[in-house]
Amino acid sequence: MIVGAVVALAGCAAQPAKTQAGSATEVAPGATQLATKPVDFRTLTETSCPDRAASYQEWVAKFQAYALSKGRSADVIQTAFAGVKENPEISDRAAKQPEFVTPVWTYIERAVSDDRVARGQQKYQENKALLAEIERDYGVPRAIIMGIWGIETDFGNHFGDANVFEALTNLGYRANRQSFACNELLAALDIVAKNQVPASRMVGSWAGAMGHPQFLPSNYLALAVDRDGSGAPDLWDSLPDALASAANHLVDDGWQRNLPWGLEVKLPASFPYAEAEMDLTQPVGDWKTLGVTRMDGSALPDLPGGTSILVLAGHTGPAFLITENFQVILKYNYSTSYALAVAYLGDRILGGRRIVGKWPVHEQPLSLAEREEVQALLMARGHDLGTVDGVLGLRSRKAARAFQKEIGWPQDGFINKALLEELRRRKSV
Ligand SMILES: [Ca+2]
Repeated sequence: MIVGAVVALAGCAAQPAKTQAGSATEVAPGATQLATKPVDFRTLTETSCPDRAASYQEWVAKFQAYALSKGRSADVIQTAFAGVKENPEISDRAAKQPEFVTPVWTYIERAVSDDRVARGQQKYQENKALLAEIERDYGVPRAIIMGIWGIETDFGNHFGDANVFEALTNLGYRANRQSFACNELLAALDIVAKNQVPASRMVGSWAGAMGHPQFLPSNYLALAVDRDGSGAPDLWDSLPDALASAANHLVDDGWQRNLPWGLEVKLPASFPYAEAEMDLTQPVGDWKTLGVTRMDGSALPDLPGGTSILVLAGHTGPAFLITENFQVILKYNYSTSYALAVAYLGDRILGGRRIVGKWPVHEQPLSLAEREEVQALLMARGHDLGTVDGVLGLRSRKAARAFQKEIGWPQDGFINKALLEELRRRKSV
């Protein structure tokens, strides 16, 4: 959870942030073979977060010395790292831009499969009383809690199998994320020291996100709740603790009681698609004036606060009206596809209907080279979008909209093969 901002793509789903650890760093060939002996951290005098090290073992020892200098107990430090091992997969998982990015419709189809909805309904029935109590106490709807639980860990089926100390030390050593890794490792040591959670039980993803709600260690310290009264929050074996902690996290990020996340809406043919962007918020009344309705054509509900229109797959795809609470889900994991999956899964589990709009499933995803080509062609036409990196974020969408405006297309910012071909065609004219 909240490991780093992943740019939310208009037409393609960035994987949830926690699976992307940042860019990999080169490790000198043979370096890992040279120093396999554990280094005794008490012989070192590291007082800052270690940057590079000649070997994984050396990075761990340097971190341990640093943790000692930051006042953590030598016994806790010794025990927590006793079994950690180098895992070369970390650098692979922390890799560069993917060749193909999963389209949002494929991501949603997998994340909110009929099978998962059915299992979610089963889990909901088993935990109905608990979920009702959490909803009452925190003001977070049971549907949203079910959505988070299902998308984060498939209702506890997939915590990940990485020990948090092993995951974060590998990330710090290999993945150019030293500052993040050091802060989270210090927090993880504090969990062991203050909450009597054995280090060996602290398992989660390879990015350090732990237990049912996938909390980073710093999230645990700040936001985890001991709802079952055992004396400490247990995000692995206590559903009251894990699900209340997820609700508490959302409340901390500003969740508003009695405010839905949003709903699927119908846009009029004349809709100004340039206004369908998350950073454009206005009262629901303004969307009504533009002719936006519920899917059955009836008036939009009167939702308070700023609202936006979310169009993730171009003007032919589904459209959603989203509230400030949708923005809160994004703080849990910064990906619009993720947030929509959470909201939609929760609705489906509680009996809500399927998305009515048609995703453009015939669209082929753009390759990395094609994404970069789009960016380069837009830049060549004078649309500033920062750097050509294959990441189709807000600036790329804005540049695409400016181009669409020039050529009289709906300004939906959807970057697809048709847009690329049009850019190529106009380049050669
Ligand atoms: Ca507890």
